[in-house]
Amino acid sequence: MRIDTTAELKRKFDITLSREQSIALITHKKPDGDGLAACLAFQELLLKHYKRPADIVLEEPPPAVYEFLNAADRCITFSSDMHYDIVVQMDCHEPSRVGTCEPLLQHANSVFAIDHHHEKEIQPESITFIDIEAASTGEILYRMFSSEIIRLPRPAALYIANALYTTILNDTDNFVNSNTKGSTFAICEALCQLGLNPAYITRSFIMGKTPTELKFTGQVFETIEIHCNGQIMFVHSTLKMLEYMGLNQSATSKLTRLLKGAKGVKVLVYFQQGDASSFRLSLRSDTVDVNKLARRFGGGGHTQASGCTISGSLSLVKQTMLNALMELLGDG
Ligand SMILES: [Mn+2]
Repeated sequence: MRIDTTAELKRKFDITLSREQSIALITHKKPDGDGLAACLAFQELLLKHYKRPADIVLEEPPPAVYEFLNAADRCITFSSDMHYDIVVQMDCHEPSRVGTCEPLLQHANSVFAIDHHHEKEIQPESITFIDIEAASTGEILYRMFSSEIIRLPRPAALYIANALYTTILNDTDNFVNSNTKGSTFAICEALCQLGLNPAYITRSFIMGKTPTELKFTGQVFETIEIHCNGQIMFVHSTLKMLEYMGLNQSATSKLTRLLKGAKGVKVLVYFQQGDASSFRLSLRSDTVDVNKLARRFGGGGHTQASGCTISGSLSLVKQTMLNALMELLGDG
C-alpha cells in the first residue's frame, strides 16, 4: 500500500511499534551512503527516542568507508534463521532490490518502505512512502522526526546529524546534483545546529581515498570512450583492474561523481564488472531520462542517475547500451 504523507507514515509506524517487538532495518544491495546512513540514523533514533533496539541487517559487513559512523559495530550480517516482526526498507521499496535479505520481508508481520526512487513495484502488504522530490532517504527521515531529533541528548542528536548529512552528501554528490534545493540546505543548516561539522563528514566520506584507490580512478579515466559526436561517454573497470591494484568493488563507488558534467556529454555510462559474466552499469545524465533506460534492462533509479546489470562480455554490453542510447538520442 502506498501512503502519501510522512505524517501518515509516522502514525502507522507508531501504531505498529506499539504492537510488535523486534525490528530490522534493511537497505538495497550494495548499500550506499544514503541507504546505509539512513538505517544508522533511524537505528539511533529508535534506540534513544523510542527506547527500542533495532538491528541493521546487511548482506555483508558494511564497507570500511562508513567507519566514521561506527557502521561495523552497528550492523549485522544476514543469516537465514533471522526473523523480525517489523522490517523497514530504506532507500528502496521493491523486494528484489534487497538481495539475500529478501526472506526478512516475507517473514515479517509488518513491512515499511521509505524511499525516493521512482515507483517500481509497490507491495500491497507493505506500507510504502515514496517522495521522489526528496534529495535523499535521510531527508525524509529528518522531515518525519525533526522535532524528536532536536530533543535528544547531544551525542545522539549529533550522531543522527552526521548520518543524515552523509545521506545528503551521497545523493546530491556533494551538492552538485539537480536534486540539491533550498530545502536541502535548510536541513543541512538544521543539522549544523545539532553540532554537525560538514567538513569532517566530507573528509571522512567524500575524500579520504587511498593513493591506490586514486591510482585506480586514474585507470578508469584512461578507459574514456566517446560516441555520437561526444554526446555519449563510456568508462569501465574490470575485476582484473581491481585485482591488479589489490582493491575490491568499494573502490568503484562514487566514481561517476568525478566524470559527470563533461562538456558536450549528454549521457555518461560507467560499466563496472561485477562478476565473470556481467556488468553493473551506472547511468548519469542531465537531459536524458536514464531511469527509463535502466528499466528497459531490469534496473531503475532516478531520472538523472540510475543503474542496471547486463550479462555478457564488455564489448557486447557496451554495444547493447550504445544501440539503446543511439535510438534514444535519435541517431540510431
Ligand atoms: Mn537514495
